[in-house]
Amino acid sequence: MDQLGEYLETCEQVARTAGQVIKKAYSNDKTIMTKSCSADLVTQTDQEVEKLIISTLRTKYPTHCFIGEESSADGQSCQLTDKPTWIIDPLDGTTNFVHRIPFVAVSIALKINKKTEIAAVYSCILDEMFTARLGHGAFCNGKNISVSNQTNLNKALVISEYGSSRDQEIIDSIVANMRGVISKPIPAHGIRCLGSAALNMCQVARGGGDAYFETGIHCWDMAAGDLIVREAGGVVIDTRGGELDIMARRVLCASTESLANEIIECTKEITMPRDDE
Ligand code: LIP
Repeated sequence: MDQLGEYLETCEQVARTAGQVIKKAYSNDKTIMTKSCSADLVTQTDQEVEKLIISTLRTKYPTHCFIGEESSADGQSCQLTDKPTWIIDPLDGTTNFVHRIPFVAVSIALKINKKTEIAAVYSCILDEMFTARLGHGAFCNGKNISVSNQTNLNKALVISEYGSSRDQEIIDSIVANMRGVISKPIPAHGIRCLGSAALNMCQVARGGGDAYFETGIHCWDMAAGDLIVREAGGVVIDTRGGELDIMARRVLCASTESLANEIIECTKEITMPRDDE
């Protein structure tokens, strides 16, 4: 096995072990804390699982760098360099986890020279392991997956989220963008909010839903999903078009470029402070 194949195997193993910890805690009472506002939740499990993932990977790859959701909340740097860097969301869908909705996932990506080479998203309650390696396709539980190929917004099911900001102006802009997608002249079939950016992206990758867009998420929410969608044949871009910048806190992924462009036309820009500022 080559080096990248070995990284993928390790990534999958550590995501599975982390998922087992989450699964064990899922039905129990939880200690819930808040971060940026009252709706930005974190639990002891998020923190414990991030420590487990980073210590496992650091023991194996002592020269590698790490960007993790809970380490960043603790004030650690979020600067991406050319060095091999693991980007980790230990528990994506924390609000679902708190309220026992089974869309929760471990999300891990490996970037080398700022390019994502390896990704795993483990939907641990539903036991679905999504993986991708650059140039080798995308998989769910070992089976090849691909996007829906939908090109028209008026035939599409779109996924988006309200996010965790409780700033009234931001909420108004998010709601206006959702309204744009289901209003005339090109109303979509509907909008779904599943509560986990990583799993929203995996849904698009497997053709369950045709597009997903959100502003306000972080690099750890989208790093792995980005590669999985692209390897499944989809497009992942900035919500205003152009190349995805994972530090800019916004993402638009779709089965096709023309569907992505239709979504851009009926939504407006929302800006947020960057992850690396
Ligand atoms: C969540 C994202 C979701 C977003 C939430 C939150 P977390 O990540 O997956 O898309 O709407 O506000 O950011 O905090 O559960 O890792």
